[in-house]
Amino acid sequence: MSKEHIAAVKQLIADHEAFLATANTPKEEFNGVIQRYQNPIITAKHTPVFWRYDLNPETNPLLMERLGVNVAFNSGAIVFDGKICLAVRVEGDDRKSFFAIAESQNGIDNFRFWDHPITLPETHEPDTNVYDMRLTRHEDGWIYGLFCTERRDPSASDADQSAADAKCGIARTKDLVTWERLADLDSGKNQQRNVVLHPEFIEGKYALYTRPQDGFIEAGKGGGIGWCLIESMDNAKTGAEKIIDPKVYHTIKEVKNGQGPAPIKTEEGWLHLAHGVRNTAAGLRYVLYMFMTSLDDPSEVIHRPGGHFMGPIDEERVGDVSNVLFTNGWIKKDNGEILIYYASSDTRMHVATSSVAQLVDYCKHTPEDGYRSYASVATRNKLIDSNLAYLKSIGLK
Ligand code: M1P
Repeated sequence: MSKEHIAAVKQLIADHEAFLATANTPKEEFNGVIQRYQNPIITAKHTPVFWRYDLNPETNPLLMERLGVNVAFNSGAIVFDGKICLAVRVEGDDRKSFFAIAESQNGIDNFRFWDHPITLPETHEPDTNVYDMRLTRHEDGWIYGLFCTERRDPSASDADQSAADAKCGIARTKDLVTWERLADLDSGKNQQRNVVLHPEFIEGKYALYTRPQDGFIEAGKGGGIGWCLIESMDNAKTGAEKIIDPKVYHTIKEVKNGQGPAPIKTEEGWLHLAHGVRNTAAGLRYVLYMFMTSLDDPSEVIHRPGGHFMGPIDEERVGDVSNVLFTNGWIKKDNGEILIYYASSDTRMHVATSSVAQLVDYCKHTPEDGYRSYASVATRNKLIDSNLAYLKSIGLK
């Protein structure tokens, strides 16, 4: 074992440690609703050196990276043992995603992956790819991870090597290490992504947000956020799905939409964060939007702020799938602060901070989409006139 090799390994690890220790600070601009941060919180580079390099001089004398990691994005979030833990979608250079827990004390920086990724058991029908886990601490005592499991469409011709069936996979755990795999959600369809478990029983049943869809990419007749009650998480089966938040022509969710993380309970209703997709000449554009549902009935939308809540900006706009913001994790802290975990362009993770007070205010007081340019001008004129009167009253106009 050469001294040079050991020194090179030490340097590799020291450089990585220095990178992980980088502090994150708020960006200068602040719109009063959310605070973005300077650095992405998790990237492919955050994965441990020993996940990527073969450090053994006998099998890797040139100390080359052996198993590259391409991206680290769409992460579920939960507080566990006082730490903020993200179930990160890590994608290797082989394009396969897997889940791995990364933890941080403050949820803003110094995220560090646990030594091993999650070994997710398979069902009798092996997954080709798994991604986008939503974590829900359910009142039944389990932590559930609902995710997308993708397999090749068995009816596709040999010429078509991209058609896939995307279903909702279900696993549960008590410690985020050992996972029990349950049967995939049976929704009677082959396309069911973005399924999220509501944290409380409703009428004594489990409640799911769903996203029925006709094709793998195309929503077809589906595409809205659905809702259904199910008897059990074992052999879970949906009955009829009620669409609570449909896709709508010429809006930020004209092509499709999907529930983000499980909703957050507030005194005024459930806060929801979701993604909406529209078509452009440059391809699909994914933005985040919010809505609120009733405490009495979480499937009844009570506030629908119009437009997007967050869209891709600056360096967020570019990546493996550009022009995409996607979220499947957020945390409400005891002091009312909310940490929003979002990924940009299917490449990296970011955090934005806000609070229950700000997000409830945003949902209640952002005008709804009027669905016409004329209505948008009327809404803006109302704000302008009110502001001009105020500015006049304080002598600034
Ligand atoms: O590439 C953007 C996103 O595309 C899909 O989102 P949806 O289910 O709404 O179509 C998912 O594959 C998601 O992971 C990805 O970020």
